[in-house]
Amino acid sequence: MRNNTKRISLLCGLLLCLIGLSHAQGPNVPALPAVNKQSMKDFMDLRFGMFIHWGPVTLRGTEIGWSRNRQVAQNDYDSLYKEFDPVLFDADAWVKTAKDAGMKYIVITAKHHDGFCLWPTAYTKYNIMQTPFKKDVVGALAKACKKYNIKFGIYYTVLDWYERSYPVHNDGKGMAPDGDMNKFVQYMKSQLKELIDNYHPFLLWFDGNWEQPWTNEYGKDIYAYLKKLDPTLVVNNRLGKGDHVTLSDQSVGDYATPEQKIGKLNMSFPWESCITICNQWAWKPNDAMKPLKQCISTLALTAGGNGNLLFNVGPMPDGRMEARQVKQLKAMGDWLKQNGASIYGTLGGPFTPDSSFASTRKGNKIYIHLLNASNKHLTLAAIPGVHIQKAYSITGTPISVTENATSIELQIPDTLVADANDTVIVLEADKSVEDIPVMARN
Ligand code: JFZ
Repeated sequence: MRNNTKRISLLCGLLLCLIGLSHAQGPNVPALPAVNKQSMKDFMDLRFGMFIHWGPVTLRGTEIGWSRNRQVAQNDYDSLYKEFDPVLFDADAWVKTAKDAGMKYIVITAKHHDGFCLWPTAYTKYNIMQTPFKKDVVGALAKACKKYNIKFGIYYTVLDWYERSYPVHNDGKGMAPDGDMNKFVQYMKSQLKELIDNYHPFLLWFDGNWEQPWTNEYGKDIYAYLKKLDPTLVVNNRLGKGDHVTLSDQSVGDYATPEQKIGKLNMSFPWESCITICNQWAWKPNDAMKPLKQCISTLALTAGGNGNLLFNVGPMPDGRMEARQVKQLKAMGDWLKQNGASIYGTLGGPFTPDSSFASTRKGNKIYIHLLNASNKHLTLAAIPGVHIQKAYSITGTPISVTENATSIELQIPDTLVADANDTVIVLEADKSVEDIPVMARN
């Protein structure tokens, strides 16, 4: 009797243990498909892309998604599409602007939190074909990207305050009774398949993962679905729950997405900072634009931290990008024409960046970015096991370099005209510097 009770309680314990284990794995959730290493390398080599936030809301000049039910009454916001007629939209002009800026990819808000779709989707009427404009914006951009050899990416929101099957409408009324997440996830899958089949994006940029109805399990399910449709797809980390700035075993997605700030130097997981050229994501009249020096430093500091920069522009309601922004981006492109070797295809480090200094590396070269080149003498920490054989500015002026046991001393000649935005100095080492562990600058 005693023995039997023991046996039963042991069996029960074992059973509970097994149930616990299977739950820890998640019920019926298979392991996530592996990250495609080549796609990630190709993506991270691009270093600089254009984010585009656009939609009917630009008619009001308020923030996309977020101003619905705030600065713009819901009915008004949801009716803006009836007036949306960006007759001056020219996909080639946008992509050419990105190209001339030295950008290598674009990401367009095909659907933001307001639920409006910039492509002729079969799954909701709330799309570009219901506007007076009636042209496939996403399709036109995909085509122009092909023409200019720019990689094409798509932003797709997880939360959707317009769609009835999504339980939150951001109307202050909490969870709507007509919400149905199974239906909503099916809606997402249908649209995502449509986007992939029709436009072949290399990257999907998810967002809006923080609301209560969304779970990590939904994220994993969609991730697996996407990778089945296209194993080479790159997916950001806002498909699962959790912190945007890190990537861990718990993340759903291939890279981290710090927002409006430069990510920290890190050689262990890929990241991309998204940062606006003005303040608002979507177009705002007379929005304050960042000075050129800040734009270029942001790019150098991002590359110096081993990340990509997705730099955001909000085009106007008539379809054009602002002339002052186009000009500013072109100036970034001019800087990149001279200095691109220090950005594209490089790794961040080996020196830790600070507010006026960054380093990047490729092969046996280290690129030193001086964001405030007033100092003519520069001391860097010696790199164990590596000798610097030669130093010169990226424009070709030789720089005298001496090494001792603890430091590398650089004397910048007066003849070198500093670049007010970022003066790049090349150090040539006697071997590859790509695997040097990150170290303090001096
Ligand atoms: C998100 C979007 O909401 C925003 O409109 C833009 O598209 C940007 C790239 O990504 O930004 C966020 C993300 C999270 C919060 C706010 C804005 N949040 O948690 O409060």
